[in-house]
Amino acid sequence: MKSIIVGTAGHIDHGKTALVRALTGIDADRLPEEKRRGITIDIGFADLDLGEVRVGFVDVPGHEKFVKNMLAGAHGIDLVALVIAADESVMPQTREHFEICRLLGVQHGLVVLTKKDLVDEEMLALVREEVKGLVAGSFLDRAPVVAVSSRTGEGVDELKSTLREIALQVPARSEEFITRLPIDRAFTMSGFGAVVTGTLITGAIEEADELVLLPVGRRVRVRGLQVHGSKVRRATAGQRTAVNLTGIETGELERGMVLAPPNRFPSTQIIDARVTVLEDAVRSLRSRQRVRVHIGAAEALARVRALEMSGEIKPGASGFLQLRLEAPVAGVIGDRFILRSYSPQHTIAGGVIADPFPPKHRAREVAQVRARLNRLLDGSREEKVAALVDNAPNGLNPAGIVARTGWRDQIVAAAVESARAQGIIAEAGGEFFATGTLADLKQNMVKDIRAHHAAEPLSRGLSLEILRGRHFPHASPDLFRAVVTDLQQDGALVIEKDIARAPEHVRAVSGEDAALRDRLEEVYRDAKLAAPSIAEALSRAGVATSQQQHGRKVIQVLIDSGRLVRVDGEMFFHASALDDMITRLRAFAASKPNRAIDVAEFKELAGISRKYAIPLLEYLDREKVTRREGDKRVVTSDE
Ligand SMILES: Nc1nc2c(ncn2[C@@H]2O[C@H](COP(=O)(O)OP(=O)(O)O)[C@@H](O)[C@H]2O)c(=O)[nH]1
Ligand SMILES: [Mg+2]
Repeated sequence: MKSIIVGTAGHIDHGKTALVRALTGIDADRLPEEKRRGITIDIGFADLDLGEVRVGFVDVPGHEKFVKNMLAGAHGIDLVALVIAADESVMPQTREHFEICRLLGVQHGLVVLTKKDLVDEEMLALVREEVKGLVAGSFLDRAPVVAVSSRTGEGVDELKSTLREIALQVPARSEEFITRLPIDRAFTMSGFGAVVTGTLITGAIEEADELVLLPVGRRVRVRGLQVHGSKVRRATAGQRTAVNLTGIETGELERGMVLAPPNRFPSTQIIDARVTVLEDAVRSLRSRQRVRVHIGAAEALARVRALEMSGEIKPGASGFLQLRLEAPVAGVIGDRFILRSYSPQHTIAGGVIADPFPPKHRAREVAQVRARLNRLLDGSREEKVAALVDNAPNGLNPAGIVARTGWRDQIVAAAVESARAQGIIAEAGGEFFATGTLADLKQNMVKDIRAHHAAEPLSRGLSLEILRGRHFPHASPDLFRAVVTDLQQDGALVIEKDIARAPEHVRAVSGEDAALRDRLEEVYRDAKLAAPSIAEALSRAGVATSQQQHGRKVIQVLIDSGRLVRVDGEMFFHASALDDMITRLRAFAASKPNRAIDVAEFKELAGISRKYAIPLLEYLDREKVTRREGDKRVVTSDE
């Protein structure tokens, strides 16, 4: 069965609460103070069965002091009943509530003229005229206007059938979003514990679900659920829902928190948004202005930064701004909010989140920023994804897209797949990039390697560690690896032993260098296990002190080719000397029943001093030729 949320709206004493009672039999004024004073202070709830539709009513207070409470209930409604008393006609909060509904993007509704019993036909006709003027050009332009008397019951049945008709036209809530329930009430029920209520704006909640409370991220579990006063196992989008929670005290719960699945929605304190300033706002919305942001059932203070050249958005105009919030909130692209002035409190504008995780913007970038925000708001899903990754130099993964859009995983996967097919985004290591960004990143890396080859013809290339530090300092290792693999597959580079080089790069060992290389190799081969220091080796090979730097590069060539082996620091041995020593060591071990050798025996066997013996033994341990056991080494058998 279809579930619809109807919100009342209108000036104080125009008969909103009486109307809800006439329709449902339920008194939505539940607070003792409301009963005593006969006015609605906070939002109240009632429900009505209309055959194929269940209607949940959110009855709001009309007094201007309680607009804040009105906003906590008005955010999730499908349909508004704009209530106007026939004896008073349009009054200030009639206009304010109506404007708020427009700013919140409410699409459906009707006008109810109450207190019909108090006026004659002439007066009623006059009020109808005023209403026409009020709603002209709005979503209520062609909406039904029904006159009723809650006192006599006249018109109430007609109103029910009108409500039913409209409710049937209201499109079902999209099933494409992850669950969110903004909490508008929290209380303790004896025998049950903490209970919260709210309009389940998206998704579904089931018994035993594990959820979190945003923005704090506190984990809770669903113990039970109620919709329209009856216990259910599952509540779905568009239903007024009461959730009995375990794992939390009522004192920790607050109006404005949002229930959502764990690890989906990080909170934010900076938001880019498109706003429309009310035509009759007293002044422009300006940079540095402090405002109240009403989002979902929450209220937070924020500073405005207009993303407009003029630094302001004039009454009646739309524009972009950044909100720097004083407290964290949870929100995704497309979420509506209302801005009210700090003091005195007036509604000044309504907005829609375009980017819930924007950077701060430089003044000269704002035109570009606005273009991107327009794509985020009005673009197709693919364009939204492309606009999101545009701002992510280190890539954005599917979880990042969910956090910004609130889309379910399947929707994200489909959007990403289709954006890739269109070539407007590219993927590497599970992260998505603007096609150009990823191409640039790859190209820069290849350029860097080529520049290195040009500067250092004797070098094999650049180590992957250096490349990562230079080109992907903040990205995940997976991403870097994926980019390198892509470049390898494209034939743009070759990796050998953690060194990246251009495919055609061969070390330019010129005739002179080749001769030096051979001389240096001879020096090391002749030294056997009495390895010279690098400086000593260079001097023996006849390299002048001023040429040492170059000589070291030629030594590197020998190391890279495996002719020289680093045993410790700058201590190198010729590979043949090491092979020879290992052969003798194994022969020695074979003559011992336990295959063991101590340092003294090793020194004698190799004919070397302690200075070489210890590093060599440690090298042999690393190479698994020997295994340390107490003061001795056991020589492993050589397969
Ligand atoms: N005569 C008459 N009085 C009404 C009607 N509807 C509401 N009232 C009275 O108007 C006053 C305000 O009604 P209430 O529902 O509290 O207004 P709200 O502030 O808009 O919720 C109450 O005294 C109601 O009894 C109606 O249709 N006819
Ligand atoms: Mg009321």
